[in-house]
Amino acid sequence: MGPTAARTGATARLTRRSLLLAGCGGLGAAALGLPPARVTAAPPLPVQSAGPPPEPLEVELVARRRSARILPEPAGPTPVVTYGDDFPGPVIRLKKGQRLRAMLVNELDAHTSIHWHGIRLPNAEDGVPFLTQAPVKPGERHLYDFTPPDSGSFFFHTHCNTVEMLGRGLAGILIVEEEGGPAFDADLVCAVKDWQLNKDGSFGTIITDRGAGRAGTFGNTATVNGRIGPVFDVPANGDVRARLYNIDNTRILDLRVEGADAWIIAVDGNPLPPRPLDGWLMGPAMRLDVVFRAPKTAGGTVRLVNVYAPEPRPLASFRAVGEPLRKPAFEPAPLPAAAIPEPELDGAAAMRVDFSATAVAQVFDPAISGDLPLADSLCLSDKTFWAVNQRSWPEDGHQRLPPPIATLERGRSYVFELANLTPHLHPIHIHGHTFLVLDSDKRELPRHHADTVLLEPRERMRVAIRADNPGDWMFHCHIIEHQETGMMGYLRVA
Ligand SMILES: [Cu+2]
Repeated sequence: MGPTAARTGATARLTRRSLLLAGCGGLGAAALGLPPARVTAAPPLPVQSAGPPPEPLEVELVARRRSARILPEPAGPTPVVTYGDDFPGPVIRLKKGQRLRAMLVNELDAHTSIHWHGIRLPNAEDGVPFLTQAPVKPGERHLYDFTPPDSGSFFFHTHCNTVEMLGRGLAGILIVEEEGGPAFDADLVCAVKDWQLNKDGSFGTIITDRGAGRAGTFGNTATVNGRIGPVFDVPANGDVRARLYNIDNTRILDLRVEGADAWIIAVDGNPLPPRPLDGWLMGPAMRLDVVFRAPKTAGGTVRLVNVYAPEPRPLASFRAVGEPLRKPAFEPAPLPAAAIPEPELDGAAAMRVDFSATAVAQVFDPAISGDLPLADSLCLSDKTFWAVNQRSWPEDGHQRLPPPIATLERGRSYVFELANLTPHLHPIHIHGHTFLVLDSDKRELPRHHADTVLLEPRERMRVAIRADNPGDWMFHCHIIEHQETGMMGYLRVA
């Protein structure tokens, strides 16, 4: 019960330390859940509110091909690409206000970078090759150094050759713990990802033109934390916080907790007034923090199920263990409110952003891209199917940056009308800022913060930001095949 233990165990004592992530192995030795990042020398944590901010957390993330057990025997292990021995991993937990110094070590045979998804960080730390940093070449190291301003459930992943590299597992978890707020008896990470595997455990085809031009190429092996149908032990009658992540490249999820009343308490790490978990669609990269009361009786179980499928698909279960905790009646309490700068909606500039299919699939021109191997470029596919405001990202070659979608005036507020002109769903993600979601022309949405919003077919959604973070910020679909075949652009805040 790794992340649960992390509340009370080693990583609850986060101070300065280094993570040792060398070595090969399966997807973690722990039988259940995810173990916390392995640490050395963990002196006791000073009380947060009484003293100076905690010392920086230092981690080393070694991007490398590893071998993992996903399918049971007689299948062989799967040749994943990860930052450590666990998937998703490691789980980095920071206190609010704590600085992270993460050294990326590239032991791959292609360049790489790390994007810190959902974090409002300085542009130079955002991890987009060619746009915010030079790609980290094989054998090189690169230090990311920032202090996340917000608490919440975030993650990190490669932003290079993402279809294949994220498809093979190059992602980890970043949790920033809030100060104050309700106590939980368990705090779990449940990261949902499908893998496209052959029967022998090797990878099948991760991207197809047919998938890239439609809803995406789906995996065939559903997992939570890299395991098929894991069972999480939780304290009987305890309040369980489950951080639900969709870290799949493609699949849309509608998660439910069967057997308990589950409440959403945060979206993309951003608190909102508790509301029942009932039909909140999650596109790739989206997260929900939910809370539910575990069964009273030891051995009782509840199930995590994806109902966005022809048949509901059980993904994991939670099993009550131990003497039942003595608790008052279950009532989900809100998390402390986020401190994201409020856009000034009066006088905000309005801007429309169209997400569409390209009129004609354009064949990628190697004469423009030069002789850079495809695996070393921003984009895996040689075609474009998608566009943002009628432009497809790779049309001018991957290293020749297109002009920004728009240049935003620093400090000014903007209301974007995101218009999905296609019959497919698109989770639209902004870097460096957090959307205030205002409304949709198709459904009722509570006003809430998110870094990724799911546009349903033909839907128009209004979102606002205060453009307070200078730099060039990616703005793209997070169905990775869509992103890498054209549905990608960037906003310049200057
Ligand atoms: Cu898309």
